[in-house]
Amino acid sequence: MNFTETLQNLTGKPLADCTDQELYLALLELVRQKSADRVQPVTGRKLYYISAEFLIGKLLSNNLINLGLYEEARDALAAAGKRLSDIEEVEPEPSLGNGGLGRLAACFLDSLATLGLPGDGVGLRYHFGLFHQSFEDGVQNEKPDPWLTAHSWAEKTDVTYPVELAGKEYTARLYKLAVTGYEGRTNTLNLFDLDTIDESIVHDGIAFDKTAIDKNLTLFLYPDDSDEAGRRLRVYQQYLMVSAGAQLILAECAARGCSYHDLADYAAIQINDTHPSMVIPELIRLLGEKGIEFEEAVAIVTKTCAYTNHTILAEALEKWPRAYLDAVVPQLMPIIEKLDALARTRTKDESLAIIDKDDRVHMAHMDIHFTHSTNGVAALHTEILKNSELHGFYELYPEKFNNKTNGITFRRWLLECDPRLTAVLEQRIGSGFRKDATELEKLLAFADDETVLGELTAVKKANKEALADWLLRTQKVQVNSSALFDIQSKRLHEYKRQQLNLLYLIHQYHEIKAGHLPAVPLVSIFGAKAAPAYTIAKDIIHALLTLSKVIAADPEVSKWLQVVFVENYNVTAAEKLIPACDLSEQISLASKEASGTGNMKFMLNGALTLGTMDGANVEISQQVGDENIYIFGQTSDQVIHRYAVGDYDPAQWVEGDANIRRAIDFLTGPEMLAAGHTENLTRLHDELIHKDWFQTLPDFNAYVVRKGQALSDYACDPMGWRRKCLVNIAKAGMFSSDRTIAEYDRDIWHLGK
Ligand code: GPW
Repeated sequence: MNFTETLQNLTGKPLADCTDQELYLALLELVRQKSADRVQPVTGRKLYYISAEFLIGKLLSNNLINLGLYEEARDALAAAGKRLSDIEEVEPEPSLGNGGLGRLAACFLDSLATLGLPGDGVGLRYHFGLFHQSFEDGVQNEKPDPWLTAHSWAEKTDVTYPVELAGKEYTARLYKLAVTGYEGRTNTLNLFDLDTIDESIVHDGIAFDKTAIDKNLTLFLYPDDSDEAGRRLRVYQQYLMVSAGAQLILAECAARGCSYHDLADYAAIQINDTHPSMVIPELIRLLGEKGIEFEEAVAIVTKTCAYTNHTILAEALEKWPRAYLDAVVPQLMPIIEKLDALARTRTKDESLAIIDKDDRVHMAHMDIHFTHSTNGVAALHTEILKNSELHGFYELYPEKFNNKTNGITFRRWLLECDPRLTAVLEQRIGSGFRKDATELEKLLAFADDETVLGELTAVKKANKEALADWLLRTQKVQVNSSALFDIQSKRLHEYKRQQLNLLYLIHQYHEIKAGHLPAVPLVSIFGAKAAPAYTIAKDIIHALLTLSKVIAADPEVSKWLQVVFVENYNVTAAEKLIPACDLSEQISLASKEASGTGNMKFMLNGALTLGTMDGANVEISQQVGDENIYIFGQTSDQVIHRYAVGDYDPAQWVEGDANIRRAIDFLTGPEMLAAGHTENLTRLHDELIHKDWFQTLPDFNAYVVRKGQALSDYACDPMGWRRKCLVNIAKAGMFSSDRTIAEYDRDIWHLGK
C-alpha cells in the first residue's frame, strides 16, 4: 500500500474530498500506529525526567519528520491539492510550559528518543496550559488557552493512583503521549490529571475558585501565585505530580523485577528545578510502606535522583512556608524533618539547612543534600553556583557539582522550522548533520565562497518574506522585509531587559528626528508573555506597544524604524520568527540568565547575536570568536560586585547622561502620554529612575554603540555579514541537545546499563 492509500483507508474517502480537519485526524492516527511500532523493551536503568512543564509545541510535523514520513505526507497531500502547512494550522499547540525550562524538557525528550535511550517524561496535563495573550488597548489580556480537543496526542489510560492532599484522597489518572525520536525509539510522556476537573468554573479571563481542588487542580500551569490560595494550589499541583509519578516509577520498576532495594539499578530520576523536589520525601515515604527503613531509603533515593538548577534569582528558588506543607502534605512533614536533622549532622552551617529559623522549607537545599548530582545549565551559571550562590554546598559536596550546558533539538529548530536552510546545507555538506550536529562545521569550507554566501542570503530573504506574510495574516501588521529584522522573543522579565531595548528604540527615535539616520531601516520585533501578576513586566509591554503606535504615526521616523509586538508568543510563533531573524537580542544582565536557549536557536538559523557575557552567550562567543558576535556590557563579575557593594543609584546615571535622560523622560512625555496610559508609563519611568534593579542604565551606552556597529556592518558589508552568519551556523553543533543528553547519560544517568 502506498502512502496515499494508507491515508485514504483512514479517512474513508479520497484525500481531495477531505477537510483539513479530517486529514489532520488521519495523520494523527497514522503517526500513532507508526510510533507504536518503535516502542522498545527497556533493559537496565531508565530515566524519568520529572518536570512541571513540557513545552512540546505542535507535534504533527515533528512526528512526521522523526518517523521519516514528512516528504511522503507532503507529496501525497500536494497530489490531492492539499497543503501540509494548512493542516498544521488545525492542530492546537499544547501550551504546557512557560518558556525555556519547559521547552528544554521537550528538547530533551526528543534527544533521548533519538539517541535510543530509555527515558520518559513525568508531568501534569493542564487543561488550559499557560494563558492565551492578546493586546487590548495596549494592555496584555489573559484568556484560557484550550488545547485539549476531542482528539489529542495524549491518550487516556485506565491507570490511576491514589494521591492524598490535605487529608483527602484524590485519584490521579495517567495520560500517555508518544515521543518519537528521529530514526530512533518511541518513549512516553506521562501526564497526570484528575477526572473531576471542571473547566466551566473559569470566568472573567483566567479567574477561578481556588478552593475547589477537585475541580481546579490541573486547570492551569502555575496559577497566579500572587496570593496565598494561589501559592497553596501550586503545592497541591506539585504533590499530585510527584506522588503519582513516584507510584508510576515504582510500579514500572517492580514489573521489571526490581526489589526496591535496587531501585537505582532500574531508575534514574532527574528533578527539573525545584518544582518536583517533593519526589524525594515522597519516594522515601513510599519505600517505607514497602518495608524499607528510613536510612536505607535515603541512600536509595540519593543514588536514584539528580537535580538541575536553572536559576540564581532568589525569588525563583522555592521556599515553602512550613504551614503550607503541614496543611497540604502532612504525610511528608515528618520525613522532611528527619531529612533536615540528617542534613544538620553533615554541616553546622545554618544557611545550608532544609528548614530555616523562619520555618521555611528550602526545596533546593533538600535536593542538593539528598541527590547525587547538582548541575547548572551553562558553564558560567555552574561557576556562579559553585563560587557564590551555592558555595557552601559546593564546599560540602564538591563531587556532586557538574555542568551540563543546555541544547536544542535540531529536528524542530532546523529541519522543521527552516526547510530552506536545511536544503542548502544538505546540498553543500550532505545530511550527516541530522544525526551528528558537529558535521555542520563542514560548512566552514565555504566561508569565502560567494555562491554559498549568496544562497544563505537568498534563504534569509525568503524566510523574512514568509514572516512578513505571516505577520500580515495573523497580526495585521505590514513590515518592510528589506529592513534588518531584529528580534527579542522570550518571557517578559526585568532581568532579560526588554526595557533596555525599549530605551534604545526611543533613543533611535530621537536620533532619526535629529537627522542622524541609521545605516539601515530596522524592524524591531518582540514576542513575550508577562506573568499575570507581574506589574512592571506588563508596563514594559504597554510602553513598547505605545511606542510602536507613536512611531507608526510619524512618517519621518517610520521610514527607518518599526516596532512590532507579536501577540501570544509561543512555540508556533517562535518557529516563524527565528528563521527570519538577522539580529538576535540576548541582552540579560550578566549573571542572571542561567543559560538561555533561544540564543542557540537564532544562531543555528543564521542570525548574529547582540548579547551580554551571560549564560550560554559566553559559550556561543567562544565557539564563533569575537569577530562573529556583538558582545557588550558589564561582565558578571562586575555585576555581582556592584550588587555586593550595594551602592548602585540609577538617578546618578540619569543626571550624568543626557541620552539616558532624554530616553527615560520620553516615557512620560506628551507623545507617549497621548498614545498610552499615564499610570503604566509613570510607574515604569519611576521604576527605572529609582530602582532599575537589573542595571539597565550602566549598559545603555555600550548597547547603543554595539547595536549601531551591527547595523552598519549589515548595511555596509553584506558579504562580511553573511560570512559571520555562516560561521554561526557552522559552529552551532555543540548546542544540539543530543550532545547535552549524551553528557547527562555519560556523567549522571548511565541508561540501559
Ligand atoms: F526559575 N527557566 C525557566 F529556574 O524558563 F525555575 N523557568 C523557570 O522557572 C526557571 C528557569 C527557574 C529558564 C532559565 O531562565 C534559562 O536561562 C534557561 O535557559 C532555561 O530555564 C533552561 O535551562
